[in-house]
Amino acid sequence: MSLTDLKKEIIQLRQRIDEHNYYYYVLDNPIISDAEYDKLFQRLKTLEHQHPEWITPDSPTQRVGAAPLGSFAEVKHDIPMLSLENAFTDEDLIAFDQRIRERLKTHANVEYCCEPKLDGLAVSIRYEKGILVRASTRGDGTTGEDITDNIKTIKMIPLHLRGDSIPRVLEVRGEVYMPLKGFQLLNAHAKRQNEKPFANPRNAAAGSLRQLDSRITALRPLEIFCYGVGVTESVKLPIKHSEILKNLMGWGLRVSPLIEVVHGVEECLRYYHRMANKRSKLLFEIDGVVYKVNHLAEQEKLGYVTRAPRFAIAHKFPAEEASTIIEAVQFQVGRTGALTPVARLKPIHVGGVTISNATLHNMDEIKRKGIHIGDTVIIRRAGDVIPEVVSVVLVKRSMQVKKIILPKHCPICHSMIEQVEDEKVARCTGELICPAQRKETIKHFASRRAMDIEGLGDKLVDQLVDHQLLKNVADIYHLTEDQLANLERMGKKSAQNLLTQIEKSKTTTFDRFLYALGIREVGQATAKQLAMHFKTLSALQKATEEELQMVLDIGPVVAAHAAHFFDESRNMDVIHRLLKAGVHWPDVKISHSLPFLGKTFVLTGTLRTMTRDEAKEKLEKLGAKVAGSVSSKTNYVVVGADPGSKLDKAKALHVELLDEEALQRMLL
Ligand code: I6G
Repeated sequence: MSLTDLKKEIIQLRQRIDEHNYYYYVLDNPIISDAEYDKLFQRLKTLEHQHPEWITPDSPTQRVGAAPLGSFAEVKHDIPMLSLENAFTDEDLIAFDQRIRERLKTHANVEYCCEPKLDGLAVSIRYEKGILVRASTRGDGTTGEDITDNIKTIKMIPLHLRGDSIPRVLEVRGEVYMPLKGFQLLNAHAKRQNEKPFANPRNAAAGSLRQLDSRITALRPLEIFCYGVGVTESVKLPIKHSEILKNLMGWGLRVSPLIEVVHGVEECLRYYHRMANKRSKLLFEIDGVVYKVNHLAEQEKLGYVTRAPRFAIAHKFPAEEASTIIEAVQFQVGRTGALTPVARLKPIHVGGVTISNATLHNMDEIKRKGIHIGDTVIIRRAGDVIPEVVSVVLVKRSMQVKKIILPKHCPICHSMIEQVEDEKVARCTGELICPAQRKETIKHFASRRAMDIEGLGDKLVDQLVDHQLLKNVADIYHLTEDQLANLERMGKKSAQNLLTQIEKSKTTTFDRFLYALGIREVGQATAKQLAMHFKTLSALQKATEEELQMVLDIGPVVAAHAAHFFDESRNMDVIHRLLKAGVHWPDVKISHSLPFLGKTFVLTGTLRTMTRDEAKEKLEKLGAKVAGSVSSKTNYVVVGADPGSKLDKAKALHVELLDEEALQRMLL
């Protein structure tokens, strides 16, 4: 065959494979068998192998993933990726529809486009002249992470658009998810490999998409439904949202087949109940439905609140409950030695996910709910929260049930367990000799808000402790490439990347360092207060409990824990080794302008112009304390889009509410 013929064959093969992908994935109507498809694919691979110079980045063979990245680049969204307001009840939805009609000044039924809401990860995919050039996560809505290599491994996402009148630029937005079957297979595999399974399909999808090594993403069963557009250039969009979705399908993009256009709120509710009935039969997990005003002109009229469109709402399904039997109870040991009882359940399907564990929180809860081993219990699962035992079905109690007894010794290191009076939790007294506590301490030290060592995740820490390569956090700075490269799922490149991140973490801030040490009861906010007050480690270390209590918001309990921590010689040894290894931070600046000193803020919901962490940092620089929950001591609650229950609590306590604009004015 001449070279020209070979080249022609390659081009034709690519076209045929793309066409079959479209029939298979977008139209859900394959027109050839899997074996025939595989034959075409193999032939293309063989020809490309013979002529690598003819491989193009958008060839269907180029979805195997690329070499691992050190970190993800940032992508700024020219049109923000918003979130949605939630409706939890039919009444919430009726109120939404009422607001829409008031703003549109109409009594007529509004036309809505409805679709199931998937529990996945929102992404934006940019095509230029029809070629996929970039894909990113939502991130904080304004800036996301560049996950192009990972997105390209998902076979149902076209590497180039098909059809006519392809826009010069098209940013398509969608939800990447993991179908239930794939999720179950992935977790079964993880179990066989003695790895920690993913808690739910959402976490599995997010974990897979945020892999620095796209070759791993390529092995994960990810799918997408596209639900809208961002930036477009040189294209005239139709006047209805539902028509835009049809255009997307025409360009080869996958759109949910369950989308329906309805009129008025009653039809919305009927759609909702239809989907709720269908939910357990679907191949993927959904957590509600989304309604959007269908006419773009009306959408425009309605506009946006801070972080969300006014023309759309997510109507959530209620938390799901099911009954099963507690087969055993085991105790997990956390960073501070706290024991958490976990019920091992007879596996049960709840909303399409198999649940085999549920938290029992602590011994008080067990007593309060009267839970015994062997009991039939109601468990509840809501979103990604760890399932919990709600109550016991007493009528089903057998004579054989057994009392749940707090162990006398730690299940991991066999040290004594102590139950301090006034405290709900029981603790292992093994401290650093307990591998479970050591692992959790190291995971905390490396975590994003502490020393931020990217790549030193849970599984790796478990391995490093099990192989005795890490006994305490200071050992992190003495790890070698050889030690790392020899571990499971690590190679030379990943070892080098991790060492780079470890080196980077040596430059930190005083408050991060204090937080990273994991002193009991010292969270981020307390660490900041301590850093601002004492400025240097030696001053803090010498402080008495009384002096510690002079710090804003530090009471006798925290002061005692902090003083005890620095009195302990083995803690000081670790600190000295950390400093000797090169961990350092700039001097803490004495700020002369602390207008919010003594004021407590709470943030809820998503902000449009900054992340919650950024807002927190800015407020704290001005002297404010930013707390995690609302109490009578809270001065202000900053309310972003999709606020949580903190907003209700703030309203109940009559705490002053600030929207994002008000916050920005205060920060000026
Ligand atoms: O997160 C989302 C999931 C599904 C969405 C969404 C959606 O439509 C089906 N639509 C919009 C407009 C937004 N987020 C912002």
